[in-house]
Amino acid sequence: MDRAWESRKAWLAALSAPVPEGVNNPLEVAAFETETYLDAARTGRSVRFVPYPAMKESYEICRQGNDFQIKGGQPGVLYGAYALIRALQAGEEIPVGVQKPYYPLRMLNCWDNMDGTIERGYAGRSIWFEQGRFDYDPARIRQLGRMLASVGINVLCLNNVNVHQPAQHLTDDLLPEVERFAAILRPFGVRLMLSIDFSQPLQQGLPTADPEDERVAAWWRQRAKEVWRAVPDLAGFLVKADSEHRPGPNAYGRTHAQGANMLARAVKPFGGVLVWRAFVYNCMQDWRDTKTDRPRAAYDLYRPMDGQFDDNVILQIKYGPFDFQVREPVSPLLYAMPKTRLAIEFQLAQEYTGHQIDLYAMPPMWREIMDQTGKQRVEAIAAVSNLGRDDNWTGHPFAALNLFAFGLFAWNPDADPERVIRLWCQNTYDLPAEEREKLVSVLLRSRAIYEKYTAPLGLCWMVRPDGHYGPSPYGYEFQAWGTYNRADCRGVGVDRTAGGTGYADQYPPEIRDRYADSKTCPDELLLFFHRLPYDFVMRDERTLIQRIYDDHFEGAEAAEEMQEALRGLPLPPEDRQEALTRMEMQVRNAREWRDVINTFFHRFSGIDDKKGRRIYD
Ligand code: GCW
Repeated sequence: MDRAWESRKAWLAALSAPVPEGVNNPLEVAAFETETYLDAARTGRSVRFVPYPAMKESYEICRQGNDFQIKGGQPGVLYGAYALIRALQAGEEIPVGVQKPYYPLRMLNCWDNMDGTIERGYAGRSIWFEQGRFDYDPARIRQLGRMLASVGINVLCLNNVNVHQPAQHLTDDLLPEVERFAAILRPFGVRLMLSIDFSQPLQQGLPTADPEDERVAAWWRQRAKEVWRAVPDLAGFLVKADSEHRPGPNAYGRTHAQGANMLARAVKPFGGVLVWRAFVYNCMQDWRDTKTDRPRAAYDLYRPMDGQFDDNVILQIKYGPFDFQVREPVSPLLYAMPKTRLAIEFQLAQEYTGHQIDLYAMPPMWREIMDQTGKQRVEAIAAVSNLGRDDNWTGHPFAALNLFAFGLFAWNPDADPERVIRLWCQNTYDLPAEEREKLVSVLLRSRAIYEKYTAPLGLCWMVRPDGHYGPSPYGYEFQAWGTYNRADCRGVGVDRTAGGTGYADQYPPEIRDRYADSKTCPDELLLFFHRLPYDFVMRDERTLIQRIYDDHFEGAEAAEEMQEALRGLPLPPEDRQEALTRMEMQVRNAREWRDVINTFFHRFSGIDDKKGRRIYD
């Protein structure tokens, strides 16, 4: 077994020994972690645990000099132990008072396929699947459990929402394997969830998968019984239905509420939840059709169903109405379903955000999303995983920051992005303060920089089709995916106001009004909501075309500055090497974006850059 991953601990750098086999519950893990970290004999620090089952996931740390006390439930004490270690490691103030997670369900969605590939995975192959079966190093899964627990993530969905080989997951011979896996994660307070295929009854010999057919409902009840018999604390099922060619209730003339409720009733006796994804749109659109507007799709479909879902159904909504783009307005559906339990979905895997080659620290983006909604109206949070079998877990060593930060934001959506980024740096690298601050500053700026050199002003989708890395401004323009920028010689952007597709009307009035007026619409979303001529004058008095040129020149330049800053950092050699190699690729990518996008708009607009910088013809 290749054990090179053991020396790559992401942010758990200060925890020297692996958690041994045979630690049975969160309290034992907590005791092990604090014992090794605090090293009482050397530091004089000690910790005492006061188990208090009713506190469940919450904890309270008290301090008297060098003596700490952590009171909490299970896994609360474990979360308390990690919070203490994190704070001590960073020299931060110890969090006192009762700490309680904001979202009860904090979930990582892994898009791992049983053949060992990962959909949109940029860190190697699956850590637990290979060639149609489970294949993993238990020590690595234990380390994974520790990583997740250390930032409070409590559910792991094991398999891709696109369930390509459904029969393999729920057949009886695989259930014991699922349980063996679940058992490794249990001491870390992490429960499993499984993605299921809506049409599975068909593959098992039933003539239909119609959710209103009693035979189908009975079949699912039976399956749920078998699954929970094998894995008694399974968190639930996750479903992608009627989306991107996945089967679903629409094939039988049934609604998503009917489909979801049928499954929800099957898992209910076992305390399971049914997470239903709201990522549903017409992926066979005709580009000539300017009336259909993909961002409208989820709201149009689900809004009328508010109040129809059972109480153990959670509707999981991507943060924006498109698909994890660098810049989207927050999904209007998040404001529109007061009678439905909601989860918000993020994507740590950098599908549209640089493939874990380009730096893209997500906390600043999440701060914006959380401030808009995602907090008050939502009770669960999920993120598509960025993990893989690479020794350093996330391909780019700094991409681990996004997993770390996701856990912290899920625990406290009021988190300060800069503080979280700094905390990750302090828990990962032993850098002198000045050098550390350089890294903090690079990471903190990375999202804004990536946004600048890629698609301008909320346009989205100028990426190369399929792979989604690198520029291709017309790559999606004449395709069926509903993703158009409609650029021509007169202007660019999509009118989504009442006079256009009407998408803006899906928001509550005060938000709609802000977006619908090109004078009040935030610059970064201008072309998302408006179709504008190239000489449109923006609030800062630059023309639209000049702003596009400026952003792309500045973005590519800033990528070079980040490269310069990284060169000087005394990071551990492997991380330094990997970070610099990828940075090299990022700089190339940024220049490519700059030139392709600027040339594209120069050709259409015929307007030269005021500053006379080089734009290729
Ligand atoms: O962004 C798209 C991805 C698909 C993915 C889908 C989804 C799992 O390109 O690869 O499929 O989103 O979220 O379901």
